[in-house]
Amino acid sequence: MQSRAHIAQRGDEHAAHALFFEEVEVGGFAFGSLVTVAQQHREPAFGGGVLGAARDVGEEGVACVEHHEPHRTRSTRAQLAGGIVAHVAELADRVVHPGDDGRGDAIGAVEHVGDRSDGHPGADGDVADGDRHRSPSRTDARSRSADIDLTAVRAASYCSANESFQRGDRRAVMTDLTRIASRLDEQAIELPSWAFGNSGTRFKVFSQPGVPRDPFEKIADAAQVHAHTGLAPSVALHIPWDRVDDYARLRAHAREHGVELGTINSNTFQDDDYKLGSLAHSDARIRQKAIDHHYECIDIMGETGSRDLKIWLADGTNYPGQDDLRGRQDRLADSLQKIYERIGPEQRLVLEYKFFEPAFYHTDVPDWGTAYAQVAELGERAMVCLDTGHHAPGTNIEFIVMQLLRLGKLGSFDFNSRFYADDDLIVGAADPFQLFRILVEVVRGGGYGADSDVAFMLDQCHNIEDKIPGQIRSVLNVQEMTARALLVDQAALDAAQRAGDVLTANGILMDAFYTDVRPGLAAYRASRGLPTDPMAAYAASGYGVEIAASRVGGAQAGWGA
Ligand code: RM4
Ligand code: MN
Repeated sequence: MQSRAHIAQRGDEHAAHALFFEEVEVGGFAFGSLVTVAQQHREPAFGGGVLGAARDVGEEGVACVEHHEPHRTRSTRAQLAGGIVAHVAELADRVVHPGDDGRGDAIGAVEHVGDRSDGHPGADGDVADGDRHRSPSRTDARSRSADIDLTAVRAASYCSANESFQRGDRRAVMTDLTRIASRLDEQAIELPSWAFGNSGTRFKVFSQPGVPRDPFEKIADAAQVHAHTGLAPSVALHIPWDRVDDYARLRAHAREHGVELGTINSNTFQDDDYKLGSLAHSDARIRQKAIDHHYECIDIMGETGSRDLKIWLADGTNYPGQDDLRGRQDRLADSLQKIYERIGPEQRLVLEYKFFEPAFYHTDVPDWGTAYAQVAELGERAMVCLDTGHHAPGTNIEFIVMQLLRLGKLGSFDFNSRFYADDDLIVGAADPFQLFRILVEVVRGGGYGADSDVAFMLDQCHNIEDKIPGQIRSVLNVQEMTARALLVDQAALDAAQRAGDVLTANGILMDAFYTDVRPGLAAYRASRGLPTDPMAAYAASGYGVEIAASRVGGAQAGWGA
């Protein structure tokens, strides 16, 4: 096998690649090797070539059982006993362009699946040809099973050898993120203002030095996350927690800090009147109070330039028989209708479900089906919000993602992670694989990118960790999983699924999940003028030390304030 450097010289020079990797050095990682891999594939431009090549491979890979036609010049290749079939090497040629440099030879090619070197099948067909290159023990094994119809066995083994080669090849290029760079550019994650305030559990809210005392300071902190990651261009507000006298000023303040104001979240769970519910309450006065609160939120949206009104309800009951389940659902529908009628033509109502808490027996919007049923009745601009922490353990959340996208009703995400209940921990911390699976469905269902209206929000609380770096870590986790989801060889996956090739399909997905995208993302950030390590850059900025020293006096923002 020749050196990668040599292979690289064969590749077409590409300015974009050169730019992308120029002067990129992260933790001593040899980004040069990424360049060589990409150049092997003669990628014509960002986002184009390798993907196309991979697609070719994928399609071939699954069609492999059909490739038993006589081969052509394969017999001139070096033989590798018990090795990869010749046809595989030929497939590889399409992507790897080995020419006469020996790479193909190093991979090895034997004829045992193909026909005789003269291109005609032998009397015993492919297997006889193959046996010429097999060890005696394998020949013996074949003899013992001579009466078995080997067609299927042969096809399967060919397919699996073919696939395993292709997967190896695919893996070799997956750490190069140049082909998904433009897609990564499309990522935008909205931060919750409340993540920057103090929070805790019903047992204790811990205060931290430097925590914001008002929405202006929350936004300044959120802007730090965006400045170091380029991923978080907007901040969601919570009313009344983020009530200010002058929203135009707050908006201008956000812009000065390089971010926008985003979703407005209503709050009908911290007023004594809402003890037995809000929009679903049996008392018309309390329902109207809750509706009026949403009207105030809609007015604020006009001033902040927000698109989405997000409604999460604490409504529910604690005991069977406490209230009429059906009556509550009908009242909820009526209240939502009144709110929906108020939102502007460019605005959306997004209804968030949660299966329990604070109500313990039943919740009025407990699941996606109920949320869907309610918003479907309202109209086009009513959508569902999926908070990843709001499901029973074991729920297949990615299925819900798929279904809501399919129905055109996935309005937004509240990302966080949980071990037990609604833990609101850092997204991707508890179950990175689940986050990957969710993002795979998002990408697959058209929910990701500039053309999608799905809002990606965090809904987290940093009870014991520092808040700003906690948010930085969170958006980076989402970015890493998004990169992995974008790396899935969808064409190969589609083909494997069509062929009913269970293991190959699963393997293709897992290849993407197991890809370490961190060095590639560091290179990507460098190419965009961002710090390669945003966590380290934030720490080095001294911002945390500065706010801890300067934010003295006043009341720190926190849960309910
Ligand atoms: C709720 C829900 C909402 C969030 C509040 C703070 O549990 O997840 O999305 O606005 O918490
Ligand atoms: Mn939420």
